[in-house]
Amino acid sequence: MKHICVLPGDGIGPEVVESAVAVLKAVTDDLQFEYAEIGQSALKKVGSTMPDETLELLRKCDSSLFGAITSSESLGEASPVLRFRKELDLFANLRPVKNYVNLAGRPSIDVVIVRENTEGLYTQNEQYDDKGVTTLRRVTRAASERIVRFAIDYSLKNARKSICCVHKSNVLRASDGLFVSIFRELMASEGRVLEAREQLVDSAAMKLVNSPHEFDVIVTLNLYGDILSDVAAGTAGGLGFAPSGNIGRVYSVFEPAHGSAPDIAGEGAANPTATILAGAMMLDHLKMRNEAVSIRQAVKSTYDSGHLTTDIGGRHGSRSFTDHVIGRLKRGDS
Ligand code: GGG
Repeated sequence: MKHICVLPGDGIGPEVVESAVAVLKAVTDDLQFEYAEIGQSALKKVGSTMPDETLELLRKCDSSLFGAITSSESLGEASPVLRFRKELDLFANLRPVKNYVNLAGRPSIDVVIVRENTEGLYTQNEQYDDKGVTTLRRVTRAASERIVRFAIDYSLKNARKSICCVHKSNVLRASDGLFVSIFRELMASEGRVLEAREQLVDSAAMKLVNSPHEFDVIVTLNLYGDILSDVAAGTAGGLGFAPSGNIGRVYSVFEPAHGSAPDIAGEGAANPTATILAGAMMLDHLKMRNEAVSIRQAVKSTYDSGHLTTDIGGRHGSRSFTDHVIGRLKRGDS
């Protein structure tokens, strides 16, 4: 039995997590779910957006499923998402994007973005002076080596053919330059059987819209990975289709790439696909491969039979879409 820490969070978080947990329960009896608080809802209930008990449960469980939080506007408060990534040393953010639904005029896409998850512009190191603010951006050799190695290892284990290093080293010559030089070094030694490619981040964004088939695996710095995965998700139908995994040597937390969408929270209108697919990624990570494949097939088959969610012009909200996915899993006709 694997223990899963579940963090529904704010806004549409609880709705999409409820869907994903229902799908996971339909595919296996080998998971035990334990719930904890995070985000603004936690702040209201227990006075902190990231209570110590939540971090403790994240550490105790075999893996975790997180929904979304609404970011605090208060300058002093550290983001709970950045906090759990840091405290649990979740150094790799894995963001696969592929088509689960064929939308007119959208090209086909099957890209995996491997995003460095611990440094870059996400260290919350901002210094004020009388003229403005300076934000420090850190790129270290150790973190760059670790993420490039992760991308190589992932590509080899998942029969991927090429890795493209996305950067802006023509402007950020020292920091992005370090990242690119480490990529070249490690691809020449540990990733020799893979094709090594390089692309500036601005043209990579354009290509993810116009010719996404040019990409297989992308390895990139924290901010670029965050932005490019939303661009890629747009090509595949929107943020409702973008799952992600925060992975470290010991711990892991899976979540939809999207936020809490407070404007539609509580209406049952949110597309739960990204969270359901994040649940499948969690099963991959727990080596429950067959169950993960069944979930992905059930989602694809639900879309293929014309059951579309409202975000892409269909009529299904979270609950009825989830019922269709579960129906397919139970009948085994996915
Ligand atoms: N699942 C990712 C997540 O919740 N990220 C935090 C975030 O983007 N918050 C902004 C918001 O939801 O308004």
